[in-house]
Amino acid sequence: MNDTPSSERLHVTIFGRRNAGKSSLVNALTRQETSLVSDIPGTTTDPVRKAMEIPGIGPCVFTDTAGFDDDAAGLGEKRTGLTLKALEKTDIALMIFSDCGPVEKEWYRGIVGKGVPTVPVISKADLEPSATGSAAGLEASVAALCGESPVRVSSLTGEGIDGIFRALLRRLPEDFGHRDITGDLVKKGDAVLLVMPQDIQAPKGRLILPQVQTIRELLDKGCTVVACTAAGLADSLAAMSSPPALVITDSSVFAEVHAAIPAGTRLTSFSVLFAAYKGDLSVFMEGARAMERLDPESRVLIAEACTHAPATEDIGRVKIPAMLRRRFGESLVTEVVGGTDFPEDLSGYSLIIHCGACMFNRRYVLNRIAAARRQGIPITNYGMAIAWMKGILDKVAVPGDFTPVRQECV
Ligand SMILES: Nc1nc2c(ncn2[C@@H]2O[C@H](COP(=O)(O)OP(=O)(O)OP(=O)(O)O)[C@@H](O)[C@H]2O)c(=O)[nH]1
Ligand code: SF4
Ligand SMILES: [Mg+2]
Repeated sequence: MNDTPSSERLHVTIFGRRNAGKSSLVNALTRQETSLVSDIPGTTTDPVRKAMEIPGIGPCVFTDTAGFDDDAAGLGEKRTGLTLKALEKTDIALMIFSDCGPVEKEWYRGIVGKGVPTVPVISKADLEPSATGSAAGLEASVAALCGESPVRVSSLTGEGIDGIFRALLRRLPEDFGHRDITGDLVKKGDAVLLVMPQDIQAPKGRLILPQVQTIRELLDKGCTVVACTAAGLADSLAAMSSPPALVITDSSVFAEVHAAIPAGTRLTSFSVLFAAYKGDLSVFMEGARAMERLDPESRVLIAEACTHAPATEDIGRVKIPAMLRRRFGESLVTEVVGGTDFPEDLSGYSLIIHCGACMFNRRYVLNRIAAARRQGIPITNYGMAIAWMKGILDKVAVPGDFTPVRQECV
């Protein structure tokens, strides 16, 4: 279970002032001394992550953050910035209240305002009330703010830790652990042909996550999985005793694969499937159709979750920009951002094209989509953008869609 990718885990983040007991709480929850604890305020400076399996919940990752009242000269703001970035990935927040003063109230409202379910917590429950001020008064103020009683915990004695796990369970996103990649596109016994990337970006000898996750899911569903590259497609089709029910291809060879597969075989791509799995299919579909409004003056932001060294045939850095310029004019500008770099101000862009985002958790991708929508910028992903440019977007199968895909070649 330790091998569950971080992007598939429930992201729980601990927020609070410096010295509130955040790191001690992470250590108590994970039963490991992952985070450094001390009575010096500002001990934790960067988010610290620890993955663990919680019985009844599943694979989680706990993130310890710097105190949001960090005022270290010149650095406090940067640390708070990192804490805010951690919030973008957070499925459930644990917010430790020390005084329920204006700073804590503002942070609580900010977190809840982002739509993040938040568990109010009071720490150091083992201490005498005199040491923490009026315990009952604090509890009442937190309850009034949050509309529920805080969970009282002691990281020292373990009191209240089970209460935190129960509170997490109550706030578990409905679809956590139940989403699947291929949805209703396949059923038990189907043969599925995977056309893998030619310009594999993973280190030699490895497959990248979208392929690995898709293969694992298809095997779990009882499908027969055949894998090839675009160059080997014809041979693989010939070797199969009947046509595959579904072909899942690397997006960059969409048109070639579409032309080569038998009529009646549905076609989709890894990144189209990930549009639904990690993002919002209808928003991405709308974003792909908005490409018709691009012109030679357009600026397109290409967002890639990986920060790998660019390969010569890189889909995000080379292929998509070349396709866009060929279609809309050589003066069209593309900008590529990688990893967690994503501009707050998107107003200068005509379109955002995102990778399949297999390295990000869904909450994070949905936050990017929400930011784009708030600013009125269309957003789509690699597979859909390529399918639109190749004129086959309407022929791509998406989960929930049973229309036959391959009719006549376009
Ligand atoms: N008695 C008692 N002390 C605690 C408890 N939790 C934390 N402490 C103490 O409170 C101090 C701060 O704890 P940390 O866990 O480092 O607090 P933090 O919120 O991570 O602090 P920063 O990293 O500085 O923001 C340490 O001296 C801890 O030993 C608790 O449940 N009971
Ligand atoms: S995170 Fe994006 S670029 Fe990296 S492997 Fe996944 S889909 Fe590809
Ligand atoms: Mg700390």
